[in-house]
This record gives sequence, structure tokens and C-alpha cells, in this order.
Amino acid sequence: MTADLFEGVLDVGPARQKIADGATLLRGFAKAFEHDLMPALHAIIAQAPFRHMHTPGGHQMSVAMTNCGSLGWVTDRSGYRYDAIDPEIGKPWPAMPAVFLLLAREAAARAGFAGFAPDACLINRYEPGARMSLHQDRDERDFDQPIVSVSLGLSAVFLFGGPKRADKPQRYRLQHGDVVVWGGPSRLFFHGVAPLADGEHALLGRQRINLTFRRAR
Ligand code: MD3
Ligand code: FE
Repeated sequence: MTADLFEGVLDVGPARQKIADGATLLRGFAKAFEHDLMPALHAIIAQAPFRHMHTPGGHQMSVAMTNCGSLGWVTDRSGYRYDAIDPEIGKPWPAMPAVFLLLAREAAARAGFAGFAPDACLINRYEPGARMSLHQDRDERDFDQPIVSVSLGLSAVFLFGGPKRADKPQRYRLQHGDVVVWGGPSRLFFHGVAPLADGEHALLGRQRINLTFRRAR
């Protein structure tokens, strides 16, 4: 990426914003990958369609999900876990496309996590009204590995709390192309997404898609 050539030469300023200890916001970072990202995303969805999973408590999630990579995150009545098999299809999740891996690696490297090699990408689809309540991501084996999130389509208000559920969340508007790398202490902070407001995005229409890249094992 051009920005890398200029790193240390030009001040990239607001392009890289530290939002917490270990958390880095890269505004618009994914836009340079958009052209290859969209067809890769469509190919995944064709093989492993979005579905509304159930929480262990029996509630259906308002966010629809699918995965790519050698492992996918799933939830059902028996709990949360990573699984190599898509339970809807009974087959392995689609492979992680090269452009997904490249985007995740480059973003992680820019945030100080060189060598990030995700084995799972959870793909979340928000339609107007969909939300994600405050939670921690604790189903991965090694919390020293960061999580890289990529926002596409309609913007959303991201709620970013602290190490305790009761910590009052800060609100960040995440827009199309924004990438956040969550490592260090922030890796285990509570977070969520406020109900998606209605709107129309030029590329994605009436939805927000979030990719989260993880090292599950
Ligand atoms: C902070 N997804 O899939 S991405 C999730 O927008 C999830 O779909 C939200 O939370 C979404 O688990 C938020 C930002 C995010 C992802 C993982 C994190 C923030 C995080 C892990 C630790 C701390
Ligand atoms: Fe999460």
C-alpha cells in the first residue's frame, strides 16, 4: 500500500488513531481492497449463506452470520465454539480468500502486530434494527493474538467498554472501509453495536457487513 511507503516519512495523522491501550483505528484502510473484497465476499455467501444463529439461552440473534477460513465461530443451544464444519451445510467453511488474508495481515502489521495469520473470519450482517449486545470475545485460544475488524456498508455506532461489563462504553461511528485492530489489553474489553439505523449504501445497499479476523487456534 502507498501509505506504507510513506510511513515514517509523512505524518499519516488521522489515518491511524489509537483508541485504547492496544486498539488502533485505521480510517478507510479497507477501501483500497474494496474492488477485490466484494466479489470474494459474494462467493463466500453463495457457498455458506448468512443465517441467524441461536444463543445458548435460546434467543435468535438479530445479526446474521457466516464464516470463512479453516474454522468458523458458531453458537447454538449447546454453546459457543469454533468449528471446522458449517453446521447448516455439513461441509467445511469456504477457504479464506487471498484478499481477506492480505487485508488482515497489512492492517495488523500497521498496528504493530506483524505476522498475524488468522485462521477464522466471522462475517456479520446487520440489517436496519440489528444490534449486538455487550460481550467479550473469549472463544479463541491465545488472547495475545489481536482481532482485526473491517466495517463495510452502512455505518454503525460501535460501543467500546472496558474490562468490566459495567464500564460505561464509549461510542465510535464506524464507517465503510474502517478497520480496527484490537490487541493488548483492549482485546478482552466489552464491546457491542447499537441498533443499525436505516439507510442506503452505494455499494452494499441497506446493510452493514463486518468482517472479524481471528486466530482461533
Ligand atoms: C473489541 N462484532 O463479531 S467489530 C464480534 O461490528 C463483534 O460486528 C462487532 O463484536 C461488529 O465479536 C464489532 C469490533 C470488535 C471485534 C472484536 C473485538 C471489537 C472488539 C474483540 C475485542 C475487543
Ligand atoms: Fe465481539
